[in-house]
Amino acid sequence: MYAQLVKSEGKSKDEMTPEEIAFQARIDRGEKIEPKEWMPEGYRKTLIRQIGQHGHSEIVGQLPEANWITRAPTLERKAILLAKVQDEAGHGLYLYCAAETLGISRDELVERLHSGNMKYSSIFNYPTLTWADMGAVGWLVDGAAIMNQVPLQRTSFGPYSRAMIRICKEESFHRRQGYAIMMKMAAGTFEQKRMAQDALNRLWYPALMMFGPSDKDSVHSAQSMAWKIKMNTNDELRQKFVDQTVPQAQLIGLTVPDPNLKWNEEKGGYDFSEPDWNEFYDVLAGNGPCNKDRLGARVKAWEDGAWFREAMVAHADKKAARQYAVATE
Ligand code: BYC
Repeated sequence: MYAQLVKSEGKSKDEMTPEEIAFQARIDRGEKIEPKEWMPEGYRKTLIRQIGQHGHSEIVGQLPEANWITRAPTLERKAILLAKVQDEAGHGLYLYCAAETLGISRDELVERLHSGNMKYSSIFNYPTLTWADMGAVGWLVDGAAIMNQVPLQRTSFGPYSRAMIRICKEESFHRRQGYAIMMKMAAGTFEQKRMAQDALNRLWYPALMMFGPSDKDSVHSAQSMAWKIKMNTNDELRQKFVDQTVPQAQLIGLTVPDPNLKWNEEKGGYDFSEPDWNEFYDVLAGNGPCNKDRLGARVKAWEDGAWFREAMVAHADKKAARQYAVATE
């Protein structure tokens, strides 16, 4: 299928090596690429960047919600939120493991995050101000995450694709619990409904930003899609998210904060306003409302945990020495 072998790392087919052509043909046939198999350096680097950022998003993403565990309104809500936040830690760990199969260490991934050389999702640089934000985060943020991650179950890199299968199952529960909070609040007192609407107003555009810049400004989409590291463009997924979420808001009597929102019969989807892309790039540059707090919390956790990592290594070394002694007796 040479028509599909358009480009590898920006090269035309004539410029590609036989290995690169064979690799692209495997991708086009829908084969999974496994860690020890040959892959172009650009493919490896793109995966490390995307999987690493994804893992960091899961880990940093615990912070805004963990903030509410002690303040959840009932024991049941506390238990649910606690389970959700623990799930996010698990997702981060699967993703770090998937990235490690590409030849980068966990320490290096963490160092790149802490030094600002690797990103995490822009959404987590916004604060969670009220309990209704726990509903809006579950509904919108996990909802956007699933929209992006369901297609990634078919991504070309085996370990990433398998991690996504498990993660998506858990994300569905997360989205549902968020929507359940919003349903309850929207059907509650005047003040509870006001809080739910306020959370939607504040988090709607940051949720749309999660899908990345519009297609015309996306740097990596074309190559990532040729390699099936991404399965859809940023705008395709953003449109699907809007089409799915608007009726859910209407069902519970909330209003999406977009005066331009309108069903477009011809395209079979909603017309909607783009997020403020200047704000998006500003958040990416480190100037969002919570960037410094989030990164500071992660660096502190890493430093506070140093003694534990050292103890684990010392224990592992001792155990290995004992096993060696027994084996050579
Ligand atoms: N935030 O060329 P583009 C979750 C960067 S959270 C920050 O389109 P790409 C969770 C992008 O990295 C969801 N940075 O890039 C839910 C690139 O910069 P670099 C996490 C962003 O990679 C609840 C530049 O902008 N999900 O799961 O083709 C609780 C140009 O963009 C963002 C994933 O990570 C952003 N929103 O497309 C806890 C899914 N958007 O790297 C956790 C996997 C763009 O060149 N990732 N940038 O410096 C992806 O699907 C893609 O990486 C993206 C971006 C769609 C996000």
